[in-house]
Amino acid sequence: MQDTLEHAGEIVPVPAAAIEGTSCTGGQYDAMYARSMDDPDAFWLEQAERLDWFKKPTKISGWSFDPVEIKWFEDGELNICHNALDRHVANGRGDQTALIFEPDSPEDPVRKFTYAEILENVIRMANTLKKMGVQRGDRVTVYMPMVPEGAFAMLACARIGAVHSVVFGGFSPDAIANRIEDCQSDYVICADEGLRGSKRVPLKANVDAALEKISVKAVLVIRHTGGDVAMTEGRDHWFHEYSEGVSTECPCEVMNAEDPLFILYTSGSTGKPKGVVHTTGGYSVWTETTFRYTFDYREGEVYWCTADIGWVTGHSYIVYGPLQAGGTALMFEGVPNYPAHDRFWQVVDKHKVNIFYTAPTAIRALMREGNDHVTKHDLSSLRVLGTVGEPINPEAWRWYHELVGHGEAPIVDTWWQTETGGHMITTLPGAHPMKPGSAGRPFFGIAPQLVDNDGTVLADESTGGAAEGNLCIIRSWPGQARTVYGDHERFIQTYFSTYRGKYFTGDGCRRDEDGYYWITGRVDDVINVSGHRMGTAEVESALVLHEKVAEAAVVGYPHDIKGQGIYCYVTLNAGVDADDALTKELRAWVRTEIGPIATPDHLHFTPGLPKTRSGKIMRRILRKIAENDYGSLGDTSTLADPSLVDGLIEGRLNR
Ligand code: 6R9
Repeated sequence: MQDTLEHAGEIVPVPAAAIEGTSCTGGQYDAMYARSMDDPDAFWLEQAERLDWFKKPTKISGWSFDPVEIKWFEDGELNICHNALDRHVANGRGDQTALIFEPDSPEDPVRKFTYAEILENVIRMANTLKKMGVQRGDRVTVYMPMVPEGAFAMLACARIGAVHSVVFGGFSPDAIANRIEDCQSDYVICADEGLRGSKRVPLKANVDAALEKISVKAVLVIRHTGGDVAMTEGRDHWFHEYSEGVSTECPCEVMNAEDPLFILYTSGSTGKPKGVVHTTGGYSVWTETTFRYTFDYREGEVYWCTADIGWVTGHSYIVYGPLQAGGTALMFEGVPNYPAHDRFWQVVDKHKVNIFYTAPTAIRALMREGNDHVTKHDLSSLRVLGTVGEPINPEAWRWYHELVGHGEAPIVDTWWQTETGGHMITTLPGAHPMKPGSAGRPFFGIAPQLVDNDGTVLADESTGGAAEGNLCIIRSWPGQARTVYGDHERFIQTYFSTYRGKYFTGDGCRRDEDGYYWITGRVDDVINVSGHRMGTAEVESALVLHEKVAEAAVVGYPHDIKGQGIYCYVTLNAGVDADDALTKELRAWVRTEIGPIATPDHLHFTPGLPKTRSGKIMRRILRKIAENDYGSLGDTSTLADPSLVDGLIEGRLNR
């Protein structure tokens, strides 16, 4: 954001209270990081030993980035559901609260589940899935609201060795259909409806619409709101009926460490979203270890991550990380501004939350509503704060630190990706002074490297020093994605071919003299809207599907709340006139095609798009114009029709 560089010098020391009792001081971090680099196998075996293995791994790391092959703990056997639930029940944690569910409306009752109760629920769901025909290795699509049953569905799949593919509850029927088709999923788990800010989300109806295009064997429907839904005979089953009489026993499948655990679709710079595949062993170890150290989690603390289980943050830091670590996690169904703008802080106060993890976009939105919403609640329970999803601007950082964290709670700014499985670069609460706007230092085992566009190394942990370039990671880590479902070639192309032998993140980054990393945003055609990743190509494809649209080019531009907004340049078919009604129509169109998060913020109609003579759209120029930055348009002489640019600038200024 704009003020990042101005305040780049600010350093906030580690609060004394954060050092007391921490699992990792600065000195310990240095020693552990060094060991994770010098003897990664010993280091990761040690971390892995906190988990139960049906068969202990003897091989720890086994990977190469050229050719690409990634394996961790490859002869080990385990089940993540066992480590999240059974292990704790067996070790005397059965009666500890594992999950606190805060519903959409503060008027509705809170639900709490102990580890033993979750286990019982998960076994019931696992046996119900089996009864439906789900077998080990089958892909199960999960389209659920933020309710405990969403987490149970994921754990139930893991328990029986089925691969879950969670589709965010805000996605459209088309998006569901594409994802079901891509991973050849024969089963769907959904709820009747979701609830967000008192509005009902027609989940089952969306599944029905998706299933007009493709078919599945069975749909398991969980009753949540009790709203009316259509049930297709022979295909759809109510969970509460169909689960009657299933056995109360269901042993965990013995999974090899490299067996797939889940698929999660994420946007890239080209084509359809990719089904990123995570496997069992490495992901288990990575999420347990990062959860434990990044949040410096302490026995008995209440931890709350406001993400949705439809995103990777929900997977790793609502479900798998906290439960494997034996924590108490809060799950919230609603939204930050319902019934009022103090909802987050009211929930923190009500449940005495100790660790709070959210996105900068939410912080910015709440900051705008004024301080009274925050100060009227007792937030003294908060010990550690976290952010994820996009860079945080220092102004929002300070507000979060001073008002929410009463000037004491350390903030961990966690940089990571769907593909990384868990935290990659972050300060640790008791170890590192903070620099507002910087994600901080690499997590154990992470070797970042900055390279220029030609691949020349500018800086890494062994060279040290300050530099700015494209962020690569040069060693594998246990939580790394293993492939793109059904398209390993695309995996190699997307992540390992730009800089051969290195994992390329798609992010730009600066490293300062203290070894702190500052993410500067995507360097590819991916935009980050409210912390959600979106390929500009996806929005473009949706727009050109409309009968009146000839061509579209989509770029990101700075947006006060969302971080980036969606700016669409649209060329209409001959004879079609642009007007407000069409603007509305196209916005609604994209909403239905992809989902509300993809709604264009700005439509700019233009008779043509600036292209090179070879026909390539000059996105660089479109980005600059959208940013209102006309001074540095660069060389426009290679354009087929340079005069178009003047028209575009005029069009931008007239808004
Ligand atoms: C976890 C998640 C990944 C992209 C990533 C980067 C951006 C995430 C960030 C951040 C700056 C942070 N990003 N965390 N940028 N600081 N702390 O968000 O995964 O949805 O796959 O997005 O988000 O651009 O490349 P995902």
